[in-house]
Amino acid sequence: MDNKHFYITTPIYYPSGKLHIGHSYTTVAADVMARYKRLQGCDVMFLTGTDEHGQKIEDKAREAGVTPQQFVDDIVTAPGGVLDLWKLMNIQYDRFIRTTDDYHVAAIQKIFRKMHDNGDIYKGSYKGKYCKPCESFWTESQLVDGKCPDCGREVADAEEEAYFFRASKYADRVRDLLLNTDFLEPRSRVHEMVNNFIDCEGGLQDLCVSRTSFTWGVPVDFDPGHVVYVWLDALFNYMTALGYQNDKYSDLEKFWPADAHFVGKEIVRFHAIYWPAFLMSMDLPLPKKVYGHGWLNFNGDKMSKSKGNVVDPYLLSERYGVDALRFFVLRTFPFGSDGNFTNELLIQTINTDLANDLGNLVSRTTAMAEKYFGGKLPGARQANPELDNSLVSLVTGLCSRYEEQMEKFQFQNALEEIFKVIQRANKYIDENAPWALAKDMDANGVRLGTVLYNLLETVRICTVLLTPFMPDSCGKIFAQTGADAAARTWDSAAKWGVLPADVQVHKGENLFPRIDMAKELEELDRIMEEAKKAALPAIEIEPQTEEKVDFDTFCKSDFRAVKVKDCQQVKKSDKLLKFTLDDGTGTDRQILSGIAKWYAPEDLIGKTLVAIVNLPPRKMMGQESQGMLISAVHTEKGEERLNLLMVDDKIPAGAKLC
Ligand code: ME8
Repeated sequence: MDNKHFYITTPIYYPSGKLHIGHSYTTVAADVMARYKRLQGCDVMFLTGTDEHGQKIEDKAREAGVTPQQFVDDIVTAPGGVLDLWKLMNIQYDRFIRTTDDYHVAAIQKIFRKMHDNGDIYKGSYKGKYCKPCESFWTESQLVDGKCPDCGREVADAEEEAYFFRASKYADRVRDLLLNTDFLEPRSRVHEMVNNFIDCEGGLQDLCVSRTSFTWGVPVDFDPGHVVYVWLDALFNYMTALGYQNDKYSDLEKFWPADAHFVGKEIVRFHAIYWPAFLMSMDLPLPKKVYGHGWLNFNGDKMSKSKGNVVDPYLLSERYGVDALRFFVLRTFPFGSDGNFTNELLIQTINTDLANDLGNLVSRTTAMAEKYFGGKLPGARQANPELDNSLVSLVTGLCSRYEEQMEKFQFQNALEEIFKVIQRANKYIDENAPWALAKDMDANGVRLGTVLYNLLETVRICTVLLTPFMPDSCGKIFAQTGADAAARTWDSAAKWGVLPADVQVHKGENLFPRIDMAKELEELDRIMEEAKKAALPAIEIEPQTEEKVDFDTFCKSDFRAVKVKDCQQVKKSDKLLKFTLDDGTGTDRQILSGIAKWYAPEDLIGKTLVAIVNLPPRKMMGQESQGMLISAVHTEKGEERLNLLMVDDKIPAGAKLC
């Protein structure tokens, strides 16, 4: 990579549903990388966007009763949509591409035509297995247990006239790229790619790159009825967004080839095999790196709504702050591997790293500077090499250890280096016992000032390096610890002694309050219960019975209007009410009904109800019930509701209902 420019991309997202914390993983990581490169003084292009074509979107739009364009517009721009989520997560992208943007569509048409003209795209007929959610065709041998190898769902037979890309022609070059360069990382993914897709039975298959079975895509302009396969359309976003085959932008020379494409492991195949093959076909330089990160799993599954865990990034960031979330996903799991997301792990990370280690270091240091020096350190210094040197040398070497890890996208290790220093600094406080020094300020004041200065310098350097991960919180730490703009730069992170000797601190709010784990988990459970209830249908009505009843049988049921003379709760039963009814015969009728949950007995006296009176009498709680009262039942937000059928009081007792 040249040192001046840095081009990083995330995948472009399918705007097809609600986004969870897992979706923000790739984008947070890319944002951290982009901010880190900006900090180093690079001219950065950070691209993200949305992948808006394909059958899946067409189907969802139809279900929602809107056009595909309306559907994607809504998911991209609505509150809680893609743009909103990136704003929430403090993602500082430089450009946002939508594959429905006119310039991109026109560019894809040109690219398709060029590949057709150079003979790499040809017409054929496709027979295969199609996975609709993944929009992927598979050969029989690629299926796993007869299902889609990417998502594990059912596939269906499909055949259509289609254009094909001559991927087979590039098999050797792609194999060489994967095996003999560091194009794809982590390296553990390389053999999987080569063995499963290039050195498999039949070798690398040509790829079907057009569809005729739906219309929501980039039309092949020289063959109406065909739309460009969504992955060819989507992958080229990385170049059209810089101005390739269009006049909208003109950054291609500056930024292409990309320094890094960050992608989830399930789409490595497209980025590590077909994407380079497309570029080879177009005689274009290849990106320098594809990094396939792992998944954040929720109970072992990338997609599942987590059982027992809150995964909504809005709710999580409201409770813990966006910075804590950004930090958590990169601190807790190695970027190349899968990690299991739980609320407990999130809270534990916040408590250990942010509240205990970092938060404590900042608040103890600033509190002591205020308490002992009124916030402004004395200019004089008194070093104690025995106590100071090991801290100072650990801190001054931090920047290069961090850089080494960041360059390899090993965010977890980079953060580990920082937290080793933070933990060392907390130990340095205990070793120097400032509170003991403060007992005799005349003798020890200068030494105490030096201890606090060393701590402030340590905090400053750690904060510079944490800024890409937690930009807002780091801004606040700088403000509290008196670090001005010059003390926040990349260069200053490798230097000791940048803060002025008489630095002024301002103890501020506690940035990372400790969370009471047990209480918080209980509260999250409660929130989820409520959310579950809110998601239940407002009103549910039992479906009508298919089975027919013949007219004569129905007419045998004798429905009568009855007036409630008395109504009482049955003793020892919390369900039953006992009704004394006037049924027009002159003799009282007693009916028991299990409706105590919905009515107070006194409210029913005098009402005109409907009863079926020719049922055989039966005993309930030792009392006879002579019939049944008719009610309407339905379910509201998951709870059963019942309303007695009440009729006009003008109707006399005993009137027959028919
Ligand atoms: O794949 N953990 O879009 P997408 C980690 N449109 N990463 C996750 C995740 C999880 N639980 N869930 C999703 C697409 N992701 C295509 C890309 S690029 C030319 C076209 C990640 O919306 C996923 O791995 O399905 C991928 O990197 C990104 O979110 C977008 O996924």
